[in-house]
Amino acid sequence: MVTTTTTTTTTTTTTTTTTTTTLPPVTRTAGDTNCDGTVELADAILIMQSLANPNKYTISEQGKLNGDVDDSTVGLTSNDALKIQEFLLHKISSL
Ligand SMILES: [Ca+2]
Repeated sequence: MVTTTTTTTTTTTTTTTTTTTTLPPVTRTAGDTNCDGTVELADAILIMQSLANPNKYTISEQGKLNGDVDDSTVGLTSNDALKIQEFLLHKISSL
């Protein structure tokens, strides 16, 4: 008598691919309305100019984000320009 034993081995391979998309962090230089890397009087002046003559003086989206340093009002106002000037005059230590 012959006994035949058949063993079947099934191997299942599961491949999982995980793709992680990392968005670049939102960087903001508070007070740098003209986005030149430094906070100076020109940034405060640009806010005033854009308020007085928005057709002539435009501020980029990043500049609007940077320049909105006055927390009491959303969006650029003269208070933002004032706060930048106070910062430049060392009346306040941070923006
Ligand atoms: Ca600047």
